[in-house]
Amino acid sequence: MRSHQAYTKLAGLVAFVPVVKAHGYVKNIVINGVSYQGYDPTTFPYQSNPPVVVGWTTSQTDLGYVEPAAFGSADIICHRSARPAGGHVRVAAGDSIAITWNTWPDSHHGPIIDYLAPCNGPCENVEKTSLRFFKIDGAGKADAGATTSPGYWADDVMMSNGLTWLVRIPPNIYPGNYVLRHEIIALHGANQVNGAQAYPQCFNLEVVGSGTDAPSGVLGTQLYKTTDPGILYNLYTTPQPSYTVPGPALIPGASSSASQSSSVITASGSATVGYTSATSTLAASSQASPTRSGLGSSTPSMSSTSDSLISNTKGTQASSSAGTSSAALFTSRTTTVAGSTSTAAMASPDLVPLYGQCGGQNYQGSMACAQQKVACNKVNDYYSQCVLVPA
Ligand SMILES: [Cu+2]
Repeated sequence: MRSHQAYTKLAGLVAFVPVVKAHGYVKNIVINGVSYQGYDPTTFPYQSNPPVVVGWTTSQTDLGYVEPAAFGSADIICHRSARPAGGHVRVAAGDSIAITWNTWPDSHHGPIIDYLAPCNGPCENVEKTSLRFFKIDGAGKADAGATTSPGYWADDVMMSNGLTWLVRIPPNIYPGNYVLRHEIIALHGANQVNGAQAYPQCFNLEVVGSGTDAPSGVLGTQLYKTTDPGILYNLYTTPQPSYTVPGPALIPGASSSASQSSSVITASGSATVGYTSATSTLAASSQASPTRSGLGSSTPSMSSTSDSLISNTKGTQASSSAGTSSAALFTSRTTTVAGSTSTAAMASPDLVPLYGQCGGQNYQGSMACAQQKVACNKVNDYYSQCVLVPA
């Protein structure tokens, strides 16, 4: 076993190493080819007038996590000190949303889980402790039969898919405003109580459609317990035991994950602020006519404004969005031609970024942390990671 104490200063090199934030946040979501910016917790909190986005405001400037000891606190709902996003984005029930992280440390294996909670009014001023979440997907080990540690997990799939996770909005839920709660739970320290790490990210959605399902939900503070088998779990046991995704059961008809594919961004959109009368009419009229008009149709719900979308999943999934709602989807956005959105900085492969793995049994990689005031710290026999040294 390598020593976790060894921390190399590499003073001469440090100046040339870009700042790397190994923990991530969701930088954008993509709906039918249109990209909407997420909340950037590393810069927005320092701005006097941060952009209004669809992602919830949080205070986690360090890109940290919520620990199991805080699973009963409001921080687990939408991350630390979260406040509702100032805007929202419209999506048709049955459509898919591509959720893209800016980066993610490949040592942080674990499940990806997605929930919706109805706001019963605008999500922009919802009281988060009243939100009741129902689970629309939840994926653990990508190969459930694999027994080799540490295994291949949902977030590994996300990383290999361009840091993108595809979520399908259930086709039959009733139209209205929802908070989408997307979450990675990292298990590299989860062999110890309070060792798992939750990274929830929330977004405001306005779901249109004609569904009538209203799944029952669970308060955010009641989603998980510290001793749930999916929270207290030893990733490093060989053979690796089967894994139970934590939280409530999937809603009826949902699958553990949509088939994953990357999405092509054809335009960028802005969060919608406020609600139009057309929107409330739409919701009201669909409440009055509970027919599920689109069910059974395999018509892709693509808009004419974009060509190559999340097409891999579209062919196999029925969509409930009628042609009219697809058109409505795009009436309120402002469109600009998308430029490149990927600017993730990469460090030298020989230097471990903040929160990256730097030691542990069977670990073969570098033990040198890339930044000043960062040291390799032992989490357990199987895992050491680069952490900030207290001043
Ligand atoms: Cu970490």
